Amino acid sequence: MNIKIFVTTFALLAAGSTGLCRAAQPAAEPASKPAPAAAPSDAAPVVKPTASAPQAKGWKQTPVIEGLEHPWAVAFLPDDTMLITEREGRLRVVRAGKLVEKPIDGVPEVLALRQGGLLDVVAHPKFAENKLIYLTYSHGTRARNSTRVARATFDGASLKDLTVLYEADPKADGFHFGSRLLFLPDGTLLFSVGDGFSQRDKAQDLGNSFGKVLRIKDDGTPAKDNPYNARTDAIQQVWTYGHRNIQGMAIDPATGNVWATEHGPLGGDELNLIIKGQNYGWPKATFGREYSGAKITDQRSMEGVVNARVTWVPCIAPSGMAFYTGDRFPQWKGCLFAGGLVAEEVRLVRLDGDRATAQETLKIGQRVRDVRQGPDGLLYILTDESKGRLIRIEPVAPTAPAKETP
Ligand SMILES: [Ca+2]
Repeated sequence: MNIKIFVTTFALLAAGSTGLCRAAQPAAEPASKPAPAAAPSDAAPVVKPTASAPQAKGWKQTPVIEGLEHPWAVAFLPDDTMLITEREGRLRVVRAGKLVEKPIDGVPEVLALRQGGLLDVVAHPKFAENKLIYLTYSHGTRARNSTRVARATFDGASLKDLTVLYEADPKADGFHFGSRLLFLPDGTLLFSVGDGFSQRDKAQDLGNSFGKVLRIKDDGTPAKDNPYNARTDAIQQVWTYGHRNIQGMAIDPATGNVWATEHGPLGGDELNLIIKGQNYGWPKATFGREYSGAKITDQRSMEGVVNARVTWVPCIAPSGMAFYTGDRFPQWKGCLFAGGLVAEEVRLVRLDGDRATAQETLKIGQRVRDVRQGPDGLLYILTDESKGRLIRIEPVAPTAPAKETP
């Protein structure tokens, strides 16, 4: 094994040191040739898993909306409107801070089974002009179902002209739909599809949608410069592969780097830097074990596999994520915020370019499903409960230490 464990990186992570969030350079993008990735190097060390993190300071949580049934995603529209998906299959609208009672008409029929249902929602970058929104959802039956991406126009009251842009390969059961959507600055759209659960080995096969990040144009056609376009054994939408189940994806506005959080096996949740064409290892190389306790693999890393920048042990069960760019929390500018379902927290990750340098935690006390920054420069989170909430994270001034009485 020619891979070193970089103790210094781990020491920084463990100590929770306050490294810079911002970075100067984007991660180097490999050639678009379908050649295997470079062997793990200094740029991608195998980093020892991180466990607990110190409490973040200077914030409080304020519930904004109550009574949401398993909300999955929130999107901010330009006109002080929020859209919130509920997994059961409802799209809700919040106007001027109030939840409109009637759900939006025109939502596609979804398969609300286990992890499936109505999932992500994002607005087109030019929503103000074209009124387009994009949704992911699970479709089909218990025995045969898949992840779909669709778009529709939203006129303020209902969805019109709903068009399915992509349908992932079918699978059974109700697990691992992936489903996070992310528009890139060039107007193309990334989205994640899970490994199919019982078909996980297909994550290493470029010829299907399982265990992938896929990239399409905003009309649903494959992006022209996708890395495996020229391969006859690959589907044209593949951007990256070897993923288990990505439910968090966000772009670092300072560097243009795309980051994703991935549900790993037991003790193998990951934060990854997403680099065009690369293999992220699942299920050949990974930390963690089966949820039954059984072994998956002895390989923590392999030639040609990009190592996770952070592995969380124990699992946080990562969900939505956001980069903070506002002015209300100057100490958090440029930091990454990753929701945790099982951990009932938001993880703050400080980055230095393409490395994670430190973590802090914002304990919420409910399963965190999504994290976004609002137009007011505050962070908003959704909690995955039958009576779920939209919660605003607000700054609090540090209280002066009590004076010591002699
Ligand atoms: Ca991995």
